[in-house]
Amino acid sequence: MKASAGYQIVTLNEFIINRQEEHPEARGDLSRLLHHIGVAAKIVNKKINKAGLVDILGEAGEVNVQGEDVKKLDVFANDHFIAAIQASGEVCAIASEENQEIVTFDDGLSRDGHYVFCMDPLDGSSNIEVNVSVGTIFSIYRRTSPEGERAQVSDFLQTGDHQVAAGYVIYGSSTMMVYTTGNGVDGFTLDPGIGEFCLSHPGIRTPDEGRIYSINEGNYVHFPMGVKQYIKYCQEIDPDTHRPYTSRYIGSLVSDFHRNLLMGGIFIYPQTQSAPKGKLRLIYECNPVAFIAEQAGGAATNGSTRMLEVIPDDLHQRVPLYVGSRKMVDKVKAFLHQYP
Ligand code: P6P
Repeated sequence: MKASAGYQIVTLNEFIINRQEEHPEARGDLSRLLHHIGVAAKIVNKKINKAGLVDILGEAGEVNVQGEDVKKLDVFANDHFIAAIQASGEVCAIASEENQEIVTFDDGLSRDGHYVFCMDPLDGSSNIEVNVSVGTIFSIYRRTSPEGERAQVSDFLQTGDHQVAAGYVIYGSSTMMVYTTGNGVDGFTLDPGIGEFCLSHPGIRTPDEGRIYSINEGNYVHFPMGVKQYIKYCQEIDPDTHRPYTSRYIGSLVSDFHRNLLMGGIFIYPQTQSAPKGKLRLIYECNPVAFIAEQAGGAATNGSTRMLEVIPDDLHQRVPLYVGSRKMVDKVKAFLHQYP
């Protein structure tokens, strides 16, 4: 019987090693780090998949039937990513949305780590109880402080164009890891049967033009005039430019960004009354998605400056975010310029 032409499975680890071989100078540090991110993502995924069973597993802050302290899922995710990243031995410090200060490692293995790691361990976690997809967002830089010494906050206040790698894990109907090391964007889908992330979206490119705009229009009255005018532009009838566009807003950055990355579209979180500087964080939300967007052919700005050139001044700094298909980002920038 003729063997079926099975497709070739490329696991995340095989892909990482194959890519490393393209860089003879690479010493495997980043490869090891990316592998550990994948491990942490599988641990978090397993927990999130059971989140709906809270009655059995217990509410955060309680002790469950196994006698374990039940933690909020974002604390659980934070703890496990910190542990996995430290175990890689490649990172000397972490900046996390869950920690006001940086977490520095001074164990022998990590103190000499060449990298620092930024993350939102579980973005959109408030959506979990209604079973909406959530995600982990991460960004990696080379340290700038002297190796062997304790890392400094300045290690994290680099512009986004200094990122060595960035990515996200989306815990959705399937769990995916999407990342870039500056050579394009690749997506991996977790195969629960073998417990491996397998290459499912090689060489992701985002369409130059899209027909989806994503923004929380509940904040409309507080939007800058340029944003209001752009929304009106999206809603006008013009068959030649495929308008009106479709409004799609999940309220989970990773989910909205991932859909627009694959289908084309723009995600906007501008200044609002409750978030006068924008809501999303520069270092571990906006810069990573901006790096991925640009590597896939898209664009990202804070409204006036290319996102990857915004100079950070605080670990948890918030900025307005316009990210997605290049022509759509250019169009909203034109409206912002016309209506300053
Ligand atoms: P709003 C989730 O809380 C989050 O940080 C992002 O994932 C999401 O894009 C945004 O906030 C949604 O904010 O104000 O529209 O609910």
